[in-house]
This record gives sequence, C-alpha cells and structure tokens, in this order.
Amino acid sequence: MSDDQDDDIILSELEDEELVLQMHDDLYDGLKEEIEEGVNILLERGWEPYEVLTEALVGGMTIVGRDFRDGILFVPEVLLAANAMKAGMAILKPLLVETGAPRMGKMVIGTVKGDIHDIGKNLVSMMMEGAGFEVVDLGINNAVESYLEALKSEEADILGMSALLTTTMPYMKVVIDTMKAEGIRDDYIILVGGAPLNEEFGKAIGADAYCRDAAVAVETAKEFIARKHNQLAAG
Ligand code: B1M
Repeated sequence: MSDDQDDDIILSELEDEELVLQMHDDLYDGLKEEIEEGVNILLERGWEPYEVLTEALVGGMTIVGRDFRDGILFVPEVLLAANAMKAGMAILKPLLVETGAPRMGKMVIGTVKGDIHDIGKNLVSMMMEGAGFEVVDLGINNAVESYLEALKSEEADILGMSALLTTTMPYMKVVIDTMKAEGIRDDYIILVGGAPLNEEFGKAIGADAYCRDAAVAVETAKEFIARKHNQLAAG
C-alpha cells in the first residue's frame, strides 16, 4: 500500500474520515510512528478513546487480517502491523483505564497454550480495567497449570481465556475439564473469546459465556458479578 506519495501526507491536515483511512493504510504498512501520531490527532480533535480504538485501530487490523488470510500479507508484515497497533493501544490504555470506577472484581486472563496472539486479549484487559475490574494478565501460551495457579493465588472471580486459532481453541475445554475434575469449576465465572469462537462453542466446552468483543466481555463480566453478589446476599 505504501508508496513515495505517503511521504508527502501530513496527517494533521486530513479530515477525520480521510485520516482514519490513512491510518488503516499506515497500520497495514506497520508504520508505528504514524499510528501514534494519528491516534494523538484524533484524541486532540475530541474523539473518545474507544472510538479511536475501534474505528482507526481495530478497523485497520481487520483489513490486515483479511489480506493475511488471502495470502497477500505474510507473518513479518503482520507482526509489524501488530506492533503499530500495540503502539496506538499504549496511548489509549491510560485513557480507557482512568475512569475511577469502583472495583468490580478480579479477572485472570491469558491466551491459551500454543497460541501467541495477544492483541485481542490485551484489549479485553484494558477495557476490563477501564470498567473497574482488577486484571491479572498471564500473557500468551498458557498451560492449564498456569491458569489454575493464578486463579487460586490471586483469589480471582473470573477466568478469561483467549484463542485465535482453530487448533488452540479446544484447549479451553482442557482447562475447564481440569477445573471440574478438581471440583473448583463453580468457584469461578469463566468467559471465553477470540475470533474463531462462537456462542455454541462456549456452551459446548462448559464456559459461562462467549464474548464477541471487549465491550461484550465487560458487560458480561458485570452481569455475572452482579448475579454472584445477589446470590451471596440471598445466602
Ligand atoms: Co495470526 N492468524 N497466525 N498472527 N492473525 C489469525 C488468527 C488468522 C485468522 C489469520 C487468517 O488466516 N485470516 C489465522 C487463524 C486461522 C484459523 O485458525 N482458523 C492465523 C494464523 C493461521 C496464524 C499462524 C498459524 C500463521 C503462521 O505462522 N503461518 C501463526 C500462529 C502463531 C501461534 O499463535 N502459534 C500466526 C501468527 C500471527 C502473528 C504473530 C503474525 C500476529 C499476532 C501478533 C500478536 O497478537 N501479538 C498475527 C495476527 C495479528 C493475526 C490477525 C491478522 C489479527 C488478530 C488480531 O490481533 N485481531 C488474525 C486475523 C483476524 O483475526 N482477522 C490472525 C485484532 C483483535 C482486536 O481482535 O483478537 O479477535 P481479536 O479479539 C477481539 C475478540 O475476538 C474478543 O475481543 C477482542 C477485542 O474486541 N476476544 C475476547 C479475544 N480474546 C478474548 C478473550 C475474552 C473475551 C473476548 O475473554 C474473556
């Protein structure tokens, strides 16, 4: 997508709509500094952080994903795009988190074993923190032991698991089955997410809910925590 003409583009001179399209191009080209600049410009123009995230960054990554799938982009290019996306997210994180919301509960979250995709999980973590949840992020490639250890030591309320590959999503069932075998399944709210999952899969593996995106994860977590509090209050 990039060509020499890009050198002449002054991001701050573009209208919002053009700027967002240019940011999609820049994300595609893995241009970290341009993405940081674009994010800052949109924020200065009064855009909500969540709007910048979804329209400029997630929107751009969707195009990258499509061309990756179609064999137009390859891993090194996608890694650069992911890096640029993370740089933009780093600017938005404090803004999404600084809501001063009351503490809602604690979530342990991680990407499952064999899977190194972490952008979606990071986004969920940010949004959960922004909504007042305490988040313990276990990173990528988590074996069942890592989840269970953290759930216990952190005294968490919620387990969040992320998987982006059809080959790694079945590992979520391994984690839930191990929790059942240890008799601790019902001690936690289990939420799962990731592009290849759906509601049916969430049900089939015994999760409490499948979350389509980070906003749904927050709403779902709030609902389940409220239910838990009501049950405790009812004795
Ligand atoms: Co990968 N990759 N990748 N990749 N990659 C996909 C997932 C793929 C769909 C691309 C494609 O073919 N179209 C495809 C999977 C196909 C499949 O399994 N059906 C794929 C493949 C094949 C691979 C490799 C095998 C490629 C290879 O090596 N040949 C390899 C696997 C490595 C491994 O994990 N073992 C690989 C590697 C990589 C990179 C390292 C290059 C890079 C990851 C960088 C990183 O994450 N740090 C990468 C990327 C970036 C992608 C795509 C392009 C983008 C993923 C992303 O970040 N999306 C992706 C294509 C796609 O998804 N369209 C692709 C943006 C993110 C905001 O969305 O992650 O869906 P998402 O998260 C959302 C929701 O799903 C939900 O909320 C998030 C925010 O709204 N959610 C949760 C996610 N987790 C949640 C957890 C929750 C709740 C909600 O818990 C409560």
